[in-house]
Amino acid sequence: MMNKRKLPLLLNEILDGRRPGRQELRYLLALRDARCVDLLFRAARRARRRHFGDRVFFYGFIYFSTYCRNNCRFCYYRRANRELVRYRRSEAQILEAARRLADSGVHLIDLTMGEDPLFFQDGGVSFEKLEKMIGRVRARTGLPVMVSPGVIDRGTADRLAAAGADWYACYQETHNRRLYDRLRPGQDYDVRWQAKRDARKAGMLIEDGILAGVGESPADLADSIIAMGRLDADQVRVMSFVPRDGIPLAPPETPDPLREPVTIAVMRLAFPDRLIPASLDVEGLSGLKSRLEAGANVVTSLIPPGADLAGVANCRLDIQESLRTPAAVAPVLAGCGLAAATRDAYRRWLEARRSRCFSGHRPAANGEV
Ligand code: SAM
Ligand code: MD0
Ligand code: SF4
Repeated sequence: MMNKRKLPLLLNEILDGRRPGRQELRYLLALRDARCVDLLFRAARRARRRHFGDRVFFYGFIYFSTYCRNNCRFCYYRRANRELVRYRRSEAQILEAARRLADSGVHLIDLTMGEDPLFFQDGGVSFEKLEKMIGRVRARTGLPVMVSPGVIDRGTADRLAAAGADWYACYQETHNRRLYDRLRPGQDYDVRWQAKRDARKAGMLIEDGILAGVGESPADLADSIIAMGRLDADQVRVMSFVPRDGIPLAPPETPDPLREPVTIAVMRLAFPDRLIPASLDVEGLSGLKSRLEAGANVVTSLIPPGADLAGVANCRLDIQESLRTPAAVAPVLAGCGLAAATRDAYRRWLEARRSRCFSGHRPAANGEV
């Protein structure tokens, strides 16, 4: 089918607005030759520039409870892991961390938790605490809020949206059902998928994501990109699996440092106007440049030092050293010819996206900022 000589042509067609098909996605995702990868990344940066100029958004990350009822095979916070000391942060601690993040220049606060049994109770869910927290974080910071609480039902989605949550993040990890069942044992694929649809119906923007290096094939990655397109996700991510003690999933047999950046670049071409994270949670600050050069436009997992907060894939990496901060990220951005966006620019993007998704009929949130 495709050969190297045809790559510039294919990239130009995609930049001109043609949607890549499944075979083309597979071909692009499998590119590893240095010259081809360079062409792919350049095309991804052109697509980003066209929609976002040279501006990048910053997401502050508050993982406020590391308790979880699930046993995902890739996750350090899985229920069966007894090697860590878990925490649940108080409202005062969360608000203080949110304030510090806002002062440091982030554009959004991401409130994340494991599926903490305190919130997910047998026979029902009790999210009042999170609802209150959303309102208070918004009031304290004036910033939009993303919630990453795990799988929720439609009623909960309505309540979180009404409380002011702008975004619901929930990563399928893979759209290959057999692989999903291995990664997230005992968790229903369709229920997780439906949670995203429900969140959108409730009026929130949605993020889907995939894990790389967990046994997926290039065809699986292509299928994930197609599925994310069908979902019409507003933010799409890929993160490499970070193996750790206490996690049963084995590291990939052959590490492939290009897999994540190449997937970011293909996502950028498939979804030129969407948000695509470069997460500091995978390789810390040292991994930022390669992700930005592949076309990412949001730096995520910014964590204030000294706030007793952890990451997910890399719980501690670079946090105490103040390297997961906007100040530390700024020179890396500058080296890539990029700079931080303004708060207003992020708000404008949100508003434009909402008016596309909800045609002006988004259910009103309490205390809209
Ligand atoms: N508990 C909620 C859930 O699972 O949806 C919210 C937590 S969410 C921040 C956890 C995400 O971090 C997962 O969906 C996965 O994509 C990512 N993650 C967890 N462990 C990881 C690891 N070891 N390496 C890379 N990514 C990981
Ligand atoms: C990140 N550690 O962005 C965070 C997390 C949850 N919405 C985001 C995976 O890398
Ligand atoms: Fe729990 Fe989320 Fe980790 Fe799975 S990925 S074990 S649901 S915190």
